[in-house]
Amino acid sequence: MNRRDFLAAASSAALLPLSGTAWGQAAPRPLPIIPITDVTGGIDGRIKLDLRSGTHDFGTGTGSATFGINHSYLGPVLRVKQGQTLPFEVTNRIGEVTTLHWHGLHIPGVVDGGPHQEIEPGQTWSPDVPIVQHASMNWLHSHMHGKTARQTYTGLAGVLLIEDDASQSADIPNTYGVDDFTLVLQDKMFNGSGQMDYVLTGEVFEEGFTGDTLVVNGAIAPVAQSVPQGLVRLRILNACNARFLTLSLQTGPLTVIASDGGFLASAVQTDSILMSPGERYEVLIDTRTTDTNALMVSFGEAEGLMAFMGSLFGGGSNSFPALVLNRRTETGFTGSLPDRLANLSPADRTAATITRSFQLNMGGSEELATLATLWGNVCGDGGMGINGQPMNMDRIDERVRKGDTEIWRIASDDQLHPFHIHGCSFRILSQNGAEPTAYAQGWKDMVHVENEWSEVLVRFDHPATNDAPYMYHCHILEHEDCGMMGQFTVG
Ligand SMILES: [Cu+2]
Repeated sequence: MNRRDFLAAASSAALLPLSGTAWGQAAPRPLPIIPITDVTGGIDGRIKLDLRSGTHDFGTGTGSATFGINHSYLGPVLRVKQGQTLPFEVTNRIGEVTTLHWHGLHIPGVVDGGPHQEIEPGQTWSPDVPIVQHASMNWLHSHMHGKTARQTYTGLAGVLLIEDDASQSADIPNTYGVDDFTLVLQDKMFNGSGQMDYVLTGEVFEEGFTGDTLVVNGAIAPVAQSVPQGLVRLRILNACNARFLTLSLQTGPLTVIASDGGFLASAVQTDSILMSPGERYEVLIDTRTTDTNALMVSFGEAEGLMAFMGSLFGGGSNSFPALVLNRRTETGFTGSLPDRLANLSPADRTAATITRSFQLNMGGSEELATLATLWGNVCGDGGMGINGQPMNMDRIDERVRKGDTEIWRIASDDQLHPFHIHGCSFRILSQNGAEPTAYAQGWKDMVHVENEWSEVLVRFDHPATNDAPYMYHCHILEHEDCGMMGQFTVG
C-alpha cells in the first residue's frame, strides 16, 4: 500500500489503539491553534490566569481529567513586549496547592514562581513581572516541589512569547496562526479507555515518565495545517516530562533562527535538532519547495502505527510525522531571511571570575534515598541529588554575587539530563565535553549533561533572597521532584 492509498483508506477509519497502549490516527486532524492573549499593544487591568481542573479529549474520543490555565488543558499563548511589567493575577482553582513558574524569564526570585511561592487552593497570587529581556520564547509551568511532574503533565503549562522592537520589525514571519505557529510537543500515555494515564513506579523515577503517544497542542499526532507559499515559522517547545525529541523535516533541512533565550546570530541549517524537555527552538520552513512537508519527530524508538506512518513519510521506522504542512495556492511571506538575526558576541570564558561544579547523582546509595525522603522529596524507593545532596527547601546551596560572570560546569553519574538554571540566560561553552552544535551556541537556559563536563557562561543580574531563592535542576520532572535540584541566592 502506498502512502496515498493508505491515507485514503485510513481517513475513514477512526482512531486506532496501537500496540500496547499507544494511540494514533491514520489521517491527520487539524492542528489546534492555541488561543493567544496578546498584550503587546497595551495592558488593560490585571492579566488573569485561572488554574483550573477540567476534562479534555486528546483525540481518543474520551475525556481525560486535566488541568489548564484559562482553558481545560494548557494555557493561552501569552504574547508580551520587552519593557512591559506584567500584572498577573494567578488564581488556584485546581483544588491542591501549586505554584506557577515563568521558565526563561530574567526576573527577581520573589516573582519567579518557584517552590517557595506556593498558591493555596482558592488563593490568588499577584506578581508584577518585569520583562527586561529580548524577544524569546519562554514558558510557564507548575513548580510545586514533589508535584511538579504530575501537575505539569496534567496540563499546568503554557507559552509566553516576548517580542521587542527588533523582532516586531524584523523581516521574518510573525502573523500568529497564519505563518507563525506555536507548537507544544508532549508525550502521553493513555489507558485502554483512552484516558490520559500517569503511573509512577521506581523505574519511572529512574528514567522519568515517558508516554508512547505524541501530542501536539493537546491533540494526538499527526496534525495538519494549511500554509501559504513562502516562509513559515514554527516556535517549538518540548514540554515532555522526560523525553528527548529529535526533530527533522520530511523534505529538506531545518533552518533554526532562535533558541531558548532569543535569536541566534544568524540562521543555522541542520538535518535534525535534539531537543530536551524544557528546551525551545524556532525554525523556518520554506513551503515553496514542495506541496507538502512534515515536521518529523523521533522518540528514539517507534512502534506500531507510528513506525509505519514514519516509513510512509520517508522518516524511516524511527521517526513519525508530528505536523503535516499542506501548501495553499496563495502567497504568504516571501521576504528573504536577514543575514544577521541578532548581535551576539562570542562567549568569552575569560570574563568569568568564579567556577562552580555540579555533579548530578542518580542514587544507588541508601544515604541519598534516606536524605531525599527526609527532606520532602518524592522518589519512590531511590534518591537523587546534586553534589551528594538531595534538594532541601531549607538549605541554600550556592550564593552568587549579582553582576558577576561565572562558569557553571555540570556532569552526571549516569544518563543524559537536561539542566536548567532560573533567572538567567547563559551561553554553552561545552556540552558533554565537546563544543556545542551550531544551533545551541546562542542564548540558552537549558544544557544537556552526561558523564563529561558541560560548561555554561552565566551572569545573574537580578536578586534572589534566602526566602525566594532561584532553583537549578534537572528538567526531567520526576528527577526534579526526587531531589535533583538545588537553590541559590543572588545578592
Ligand atoms: Cu535528570
